[in-house]
Amino acid sequence: LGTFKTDVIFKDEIDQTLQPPSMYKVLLNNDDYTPMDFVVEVLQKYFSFDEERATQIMLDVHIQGKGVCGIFTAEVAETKAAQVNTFAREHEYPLLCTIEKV
Ligand code: TYC
Repeated sequence: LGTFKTDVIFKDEIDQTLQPPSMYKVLLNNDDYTPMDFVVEVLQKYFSFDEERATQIMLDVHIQGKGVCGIFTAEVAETKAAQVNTFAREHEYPLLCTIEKV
């Protein structure tokens, strides 16, 4: 009984309005081993914070457990997180940078 949907979609059924890109938070996670100075350097090098703001964010992550470094489109967020994690591993620190959909 009744009709069955197929996977044919007519052009007038497609949402052709422009959708803004999904945005992603880039987060730094606290750990017990990465030096505070190194985290401040990372925040200046990859997120362009001045030393004072980088220090505030580092201390916030140190106290709260994690903190937002910025909000970017998927590709930019993934690239920044990968760059930070590679840089940390090159220096043999466990610093972890993650992304999370807003
Ligand atoms: N908890 C680290 C320390 O006491 C500092 C630190 C801050 C590490 C922020 C990671 O994302 C981090 N040396």
